[in-house]
Amino acid sequence: MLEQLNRIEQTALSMLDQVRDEAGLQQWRVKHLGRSSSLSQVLSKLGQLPKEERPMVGRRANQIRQALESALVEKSEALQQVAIQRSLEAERLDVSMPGRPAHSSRLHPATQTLRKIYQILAEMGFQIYWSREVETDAYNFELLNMPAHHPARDMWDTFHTTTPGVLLRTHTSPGQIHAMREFAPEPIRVILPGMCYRYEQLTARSEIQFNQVEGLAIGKNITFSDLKGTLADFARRMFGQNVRSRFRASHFPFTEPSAEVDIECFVCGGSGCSVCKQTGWLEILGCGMVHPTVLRNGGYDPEKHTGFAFGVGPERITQLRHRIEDIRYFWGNDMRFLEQF
Ligand code: FA5
Repeated sequence: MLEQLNRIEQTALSMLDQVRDEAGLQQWRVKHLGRSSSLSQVLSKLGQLPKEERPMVGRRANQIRQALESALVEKSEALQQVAIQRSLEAERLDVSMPGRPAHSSRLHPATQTLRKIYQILAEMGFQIYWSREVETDAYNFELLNMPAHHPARDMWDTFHTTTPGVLLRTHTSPGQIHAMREFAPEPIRVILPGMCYRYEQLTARSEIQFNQVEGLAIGKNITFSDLKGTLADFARRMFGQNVRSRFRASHFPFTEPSAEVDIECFVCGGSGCSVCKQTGWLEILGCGMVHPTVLRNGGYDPEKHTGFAFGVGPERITQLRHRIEDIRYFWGNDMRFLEQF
């Protein structure tokens, strides 16, 4: 009987040696330590043995059970170590590898300029007034002193909607009328930023969709000197003390007198090139004293009130600030362009 027990032990241990994984280990446990294992059978037949053999066989059988159980625990631990080792090798973490960069977002260059414009004009006391992008013919033209068929309308190639008299605003100037009608007869000092739309032929300096920031100041005794001082100061704060700017006489139906402000060309430094059309100057805004008819349409008495207005192009200013030679980059969605700012 003892010999049979020794064989059971040896067979079980040598089979345990060949086990390679957790599933094999469970099978081995059922086969060698389970209820129908050879060892359990020996133990169950203990009562049939002669009385004097029973203690010795019983003791040996229990020794073997304990030995097999601790061999099982040992094997299980060894298998776990192997598994850990394997996964460490397979999923090795290389701490010297560079990390994945987190995507940092940034503001579009035109938005950066817009915010700079807001900041400069806010410091001068201008508040933001938001006006609509879809306008009526009346606000975009008529109330700005451009009746139907007025030739000045040709200055703005317009996107009309299918609803008669409703269009996409061609400039931020219609916001002047909205603001005036809201505040008259109180003094006003507002800026009106936002998108404008023109059915233009695309060039390096003209987009069909672009921002403008309108400025409007109305009160008593506001003169052209106030306009000139405000815009000269604006240009210095925007482009630096040494950048030259100039006022050039112009015409807008809603201002009288009217002017345009130019900044010295950033490409040629004023000597003349293709970007500035050989003039040495680049136009950044239109401006003037608010026309008496427009003041009246807004609810002010031109005998008592005067005012000035201007309309700046932030994309053009951004082109000047960063020496961007083509405005079409702004809507190109090219990361190589956007990542530079
Ligand atoms: C106007 O739109 C007038 N409403 C400006 C104004 C306001 C005059 C108040 C008097 C009083 P103009 O069409 O010149 O004017 O446009 C003004 C500015 O908008 C230009 O100087 C330019 O900077 C910008 N701009 C005009 N058209 C485009 C375009 N297609 N793409 C990009 N910027 C443009």
